[in-house]
Amino acid sequence: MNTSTITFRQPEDLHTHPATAYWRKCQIKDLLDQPFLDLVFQAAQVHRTYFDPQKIQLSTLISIKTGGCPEDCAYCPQSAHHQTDVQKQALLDVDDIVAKAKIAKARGAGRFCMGAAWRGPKPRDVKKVAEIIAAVKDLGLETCGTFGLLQEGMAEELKSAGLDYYNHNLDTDPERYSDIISTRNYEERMDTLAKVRQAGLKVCCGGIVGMNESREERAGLIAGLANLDPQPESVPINQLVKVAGTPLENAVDLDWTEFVRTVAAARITMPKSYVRLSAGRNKMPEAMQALCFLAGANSIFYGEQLLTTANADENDDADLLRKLNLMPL
Ligand code: SAM
Ligand code: DTB
Ligand code: SF4
Repeated sequence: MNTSTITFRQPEDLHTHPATAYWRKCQIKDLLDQPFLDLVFQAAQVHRTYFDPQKIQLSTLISIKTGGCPEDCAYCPQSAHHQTDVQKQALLDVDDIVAKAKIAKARGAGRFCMGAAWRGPKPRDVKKVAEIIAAVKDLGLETCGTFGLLQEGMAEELKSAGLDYYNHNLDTDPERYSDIISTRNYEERMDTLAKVRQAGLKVCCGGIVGMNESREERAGLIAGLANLDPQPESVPINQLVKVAGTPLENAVDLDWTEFVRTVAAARITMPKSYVRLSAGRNKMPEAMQALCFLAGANSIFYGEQLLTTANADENDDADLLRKLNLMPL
């Protein structure tokens, strides 16, 4: 059996709870097609069934190895295939990373997410990141890593080092995957997700909207995520950050309501997962973010930087959380 089928629910799995159901793309499209306020209302109801709507999870991101990536992901400023302004940087020293993690903790983040621009780590990279993970974990933070495709045994090594979550996104509709990335396929992504689950790590898996996709293709992305078995604990919904020099730099702006609809569909189909309002938040007006929180988003990236691009301002975020009476977990 192909390992990827272990983690992907099949149509014949007859469960009725949204967290264990098989979600057809057309069912999710029907959700997305509902009148906007009905959709948001339904998502808010689901959210309140499983979560305290006044609680929000805060994660801080750091790029521990930047640029020069051999993959050709059309959205990514770190791909060596695209001419962008990103400065390449080798793996940072453990002390520099720990210093950043201490600042993140002092500012209220509960999780520290470390990203590396690799197709996947080499065995010697895993040894180095294991040391980094152990040092960050010692600070009392939850740890998350996103290092690309994993080979046999790597997920176990990361878990033993103290890694709590592994982020590995499906990014787009499987039917569109090869239009966005040609250097790997969807099945390879699924295979790493299976390895991550088998090692007992928690899964952070989401995608990007705003890459010139249709609503039906957004339904395909959500179906791919919701049919992971078990569903991911954390689901980052990113709005494309359009970076000069990437093939998607001139992608058509998505209407803000489409983004909120996508968050709502993620909440309804993955009722027990943390849905993260991820990249692109610095372009979202406060009222739009508030609607996303009403529609079930309950996590954000908090801190000045994402990986290579700017995040929403931390002081503005603190004000927004105060205004909305949202309390960090
Ligand atoms: N190289 C590893 C990988 O691809 O899994 C880890 C780092 S990669 C930068 C992590 C995720 O960042 C991607 O899966 C994608 O969802 C997100 N990402 C990258 N560039 C982005 C952009 N311009 N806008 C929004 N999200 C982006
Ligand atoms: C995720 O889904 N979004 C984050 C994190 N996982 C690693 C990355 C966003 C990157 C945005 C573009 C950049 O800053 O390079
Ligand atoms: Fe590399 Fe990850 Fe960027 Fe793709 S998304 S180019 S794998 S860093």
